[in-house]
Amino acid sequence: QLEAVIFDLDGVITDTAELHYQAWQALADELGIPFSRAKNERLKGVSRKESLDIVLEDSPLPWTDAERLALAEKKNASYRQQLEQLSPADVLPGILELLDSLAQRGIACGLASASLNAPLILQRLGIASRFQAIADPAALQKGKPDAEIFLTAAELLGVPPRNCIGIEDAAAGIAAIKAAGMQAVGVGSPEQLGAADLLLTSTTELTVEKLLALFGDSGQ
Ligand code: G16
Ligand code: MG
Repeated sequence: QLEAVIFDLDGVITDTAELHYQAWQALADELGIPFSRAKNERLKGVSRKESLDIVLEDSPLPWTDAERLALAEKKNASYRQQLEQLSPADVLPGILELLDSLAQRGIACGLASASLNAPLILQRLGIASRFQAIADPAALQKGKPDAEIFLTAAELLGVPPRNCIGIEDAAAGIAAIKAAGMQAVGVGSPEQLGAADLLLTSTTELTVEKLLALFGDSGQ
């Protein structure tokens, strides 16, 4: 029986990928390193530190750990400046309606985002109070595709993984949900998210009925 839905943030609840892109591009320009939208695709769902390592792949310089830390902080400062533009209008279509229907049915909501800025983003979007649990990525050993972040969110909610659905836009996220023993809903393309139990092309198609149907429950 469906007891909880655990959401990814970037690409499912809102599109912060564009803001990450602008902040990484600004840093790369400053360092004289080539960067592109294609490369930005590789950063989706990846932690800040690992994202920086990918950005620096194209630099001939041997960056020390201390230098990398400073660069990651610099990128984050400009990203957080971008986040100030974020408002409730930036919640992706269909998400508010889904959060409403889940609340009406007493189904809990959790967040499994790699972003250390997730609490701030939910606040800017005006939906922080809708989530009963937010897994803290700083406290985790392993990122997606490891199951840990989804298992942590389920544990915080007090719901067994088999009664959870995870919603993701990235292949590593779908793998993490399946490894956690949950039903996986993918929002995106079949080439990337073929392993999902239910695949939708956009968040507008996300309805509580479709989620309940994964548990053989029509919701009637
Ligand atoms: C998000 C983004 C990633 C970003 C990561 C960490 O993950 O998709 O591009 O690098 O968070 O973000 P921050 O620098 O804010 O800690 P998710 O899991 O919400 O898709
Ligand atoms: Mg995502």
